[in-house]
Formats: sequence, structure tokens, C-alpha cells
Amino acid sequence: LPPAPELFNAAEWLVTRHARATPDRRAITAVDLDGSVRTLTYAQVEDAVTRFAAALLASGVRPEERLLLCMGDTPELLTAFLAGLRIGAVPVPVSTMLKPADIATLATDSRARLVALSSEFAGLGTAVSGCRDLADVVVLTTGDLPEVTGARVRTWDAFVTAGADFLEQAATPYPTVADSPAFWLYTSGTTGKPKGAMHRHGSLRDTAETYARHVLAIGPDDVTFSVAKFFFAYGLGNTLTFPFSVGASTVLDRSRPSPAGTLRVLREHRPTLFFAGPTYYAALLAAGLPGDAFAGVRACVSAGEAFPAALFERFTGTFGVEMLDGIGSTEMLHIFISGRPGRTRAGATGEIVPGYEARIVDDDGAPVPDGTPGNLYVKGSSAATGYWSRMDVTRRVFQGEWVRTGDTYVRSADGFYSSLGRTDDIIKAGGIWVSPTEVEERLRAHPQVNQVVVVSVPDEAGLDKPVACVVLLPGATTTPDELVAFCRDSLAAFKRPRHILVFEELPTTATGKLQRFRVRELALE
Ligand code: 3SK
Repeated sequence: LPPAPELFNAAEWLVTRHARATPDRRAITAVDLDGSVRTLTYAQVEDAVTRFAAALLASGVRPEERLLLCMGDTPELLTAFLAGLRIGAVPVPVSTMLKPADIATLATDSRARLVALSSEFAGLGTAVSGCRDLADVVVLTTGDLPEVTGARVRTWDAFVTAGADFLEQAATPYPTVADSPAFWLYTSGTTGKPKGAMHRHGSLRDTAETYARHVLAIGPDDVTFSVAKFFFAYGLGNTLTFPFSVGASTVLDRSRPSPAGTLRVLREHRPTLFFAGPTYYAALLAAGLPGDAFAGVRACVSAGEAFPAALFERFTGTFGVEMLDGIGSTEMLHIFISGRPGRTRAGATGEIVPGYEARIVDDDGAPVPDGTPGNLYVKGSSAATGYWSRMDVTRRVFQGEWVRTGDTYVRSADGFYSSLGRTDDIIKAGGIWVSPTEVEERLRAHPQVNQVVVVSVPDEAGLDKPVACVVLLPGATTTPDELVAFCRDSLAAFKRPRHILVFEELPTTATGKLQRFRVRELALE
């Protein structure tokens, strides 16, 4: 018989070993909705994880059963996630921005055995009523409980208390190995139908030992704060995996992100690593935060969408802080191409993260030379094992060791990767590639433009041409002709948008990302 794979449980690796070695070290600083602050040491997190794991066992949760977590960023969310890992179950943190019907779709698709809600999302309990495999609903509240047919509904405290007889069993992790199923993250993609990306226990360690170690050089004295919430792959790494991989601490803010709230966190809790996306960095700039707001931050990290060069220069110039742009994906769990401290380039995402490989290929799968745009593929051990119950799309995205990112990228001779937009969004006008990102960047530099998406729309001859859909700032006086002229100033003629369409608002996903395919539908109307 081949030797049994070595046991590995991510909850053990993230919490228990620190609770043993450095029990009194701060693990979590949590800001609640009313602004009150709680702190937890590693010993306290370990205790909370054991108690919740015992409650899961007491309620009959079996290994590999799914636990849907729809919760604000609280210590209890991290506890439930880690407790699920501890007992070999599969936590599924889901977006708190979804509509009730979407949550019901995810509970059904994942065949959730248990749903956990924090008080602000307690109303969603009704939405999962009658979901086939649902047996338990746990709500982090001291108030009213939702009515859910076909499931037991309990407060967090009642649920945990019921686990008292299972504490000893819960103290030992279920014998998972690095390849055991650990957790799922749903991604909506551009078409809207959610796909559950399934991740392994070992992938959490892999993202920590590649990106967090080699790019962030994270250490035990770091304090992370992620504006991107925990239910995003990006937020999960920033908030839990990276700080807990080295016994550092994380700041949780349960409220909706706002520049004022962020300033408070920066001032009062002094994060050293700050994570957000370009849209939020733009909002922080627009809010006029004081120039020393990021004085205690040793690096800001950006992901989620390409970082416009002008915004990059303005942000770093205003706050004097290093900005590490990166691209990751829910499928790869975290960032695989990134700027590094002292090695960033405005307008480029960055270099390959040690531990990953990237290749850029043409539509026939042949590698393209540096300087030529193509489809970006990535290889790395943190890749998901596939999408739950979605074979066709799994086959298209996970191709052997390589994962198709769906992004069009170009690599410079010195190894910097730059985004040219999503593969399906890239525009070929007059036989020449036009990056919507580049045209958008130009329009975003206009002082009266708030949002912009450039899509391809066929002209009278049926030839694709770039068209810009914009939302103007309140009180704007500019005209479409003026905006075209503004583009003409610095863009090659073939890149200039042929039309500018002005909208009151542009369609976004539940997570706030602009939905290009829907913007394109609007432009085609
Ligand atoms: O969108 C990204 O760039 C990203 C980064 C890290 C983890 C997950 C995602 C989707």
C-alpha cells in the first residue's frame, strides 16, 4: 500500500498551533455595528472554534456537509468557518449583498445542511425555508428568530450550549489531508449563473506560503485590514489566512465600508497591511482623507479589477504609501500576479508570484511572444478542484494543471504583466486590438466622468467599434462630443470611442462589480 498522506487540517494550522505556542497573542480586533470593539487572543479563538465545532457535531453535521455562512465580518464568522474545517465539514461563506432568492439558490445548489446568519441578515432565514437538505439555522442574535420551515432555528448561544457533550471530540480535528475538501466559494462570472469553486485544506496554506510570504513578507507583528469582506476569496485571504498563517492579527469591521469608517480603523487600530480594490481607493481619494491617513500602513494591496495608472499615481502621490496591485481569482483562491515592494509599475499588474506559473496564448493555445496580447493561463497548487456539479464549465476552465483566467494580458520583455481586460471584452477594431481598459483609463481622467465602461458595438458595416458608456458626476456640463475630443487628444485614432453614451447608472453585480455584458446590452439597444 502507498503511505497514507500526511494529515493536514487548515484550522489546526491556522489557529491551534498558535493557541499552543502564543496563546495570549492578539488574533482579532473586531469593530461591531455600534462601534464597540472586542479583542480575542489565539487562545480565545481556539476555545470559540472548539465550542462551535462541538455544537456542529451535536447537531449531527457530518464531514463534507456544507455550512452556508451569510454573515457580516465578525469573530463568529471566522469561528464558524474554522470550526467547519476542524470537523471536516465544508463552510461556504456567501455574499451578504445577495438578494434572498439568490441565497436560496445557493443553499439549494450547495445542499446546505446548516445555514448561519448574523443578526443583520437574519431575515434571509425565511428565504431558505423548505430547502431540501437544510436541518439547522443558527442566528447570531439575541432578538427574534426567523421562521424557517423544515429546520431547527436557534440563536448562536443556544446552538453552542447544546454542544457541551461534544467538547472532547471537537478538540481533535477530523483526519483531513491537504487534498481534503475544505470550503467552497461561489463566483457569479460574467453570465450570472453561480458556480461553487471547491477548495482544498492545503490551498489555504499554499496561498499563505506563496503570496503572503513572498510578496507581503507578512510577519507576526503585522495587522491586516481588508475592506473586501471575508466572503470574497480576496477578503478571506487578507482577513484570515495571511495573518493567522504567522500568528499575526486581523481587524474586522462588520459595517458597510465607508471612507469615514476606514479612517477610524486606520487611526484606532493601526493596520500595517491594507486591502481594497481600485474603486474603493478612488472613493478614499475623493473623500479627501488626510495625507497622513496611511502613515502606519506599510503596503496597500489592490485586486479585483485593473488599477488605472492615473489613479495609481494619484493615490500613491497623495498618501505616500506603497500600492501593490495584483490579480487573483476565486478559482486560484488568491493573487498570482502582483507588484512587489519596491517593484511596482503604474498601469501594469506586476510579476508572477513565486510558486505560480503563467502563460499567455493565442486562440489556438500557442504561446505568444512578449508584447503580444493573448489569453492568460495560470498554474499553481491553490487552484480549486473544480466547480460543484458543473462539469462543462469545469472542463473549460480547469485544463489539466492550467487554469484559464478569462483575462487578456500582455507580458513585457522584463516580465511585467498588464491587463487588457476580460478576454471576451477585448475589442478588435479595424483588425487591431483595442483594450477597453486603456480607453476607460483615458475617460476616467476626465474631471466630470464618474464611471465608464467601454464595449464593442458593431457599426453600420457590422464592424466592431469601441463605444463608451459613461456616468457623469453630479452637475457635469460636458457633452459626448467633448469627451470624444478629450480621447482624441491622447489615444490613437483607432482606439477613440466612436460614440459616448451617457447613463444615469450602469448595471452592477450583487458584489458591486460592473456587469460588462449587461452594459453592452444597453449600448446595443
Ligand atoms: O479579483 C481578484 O483579483 C482576486 C484577488 C484575490 C482573490 C480573489 C480574487 C477574485
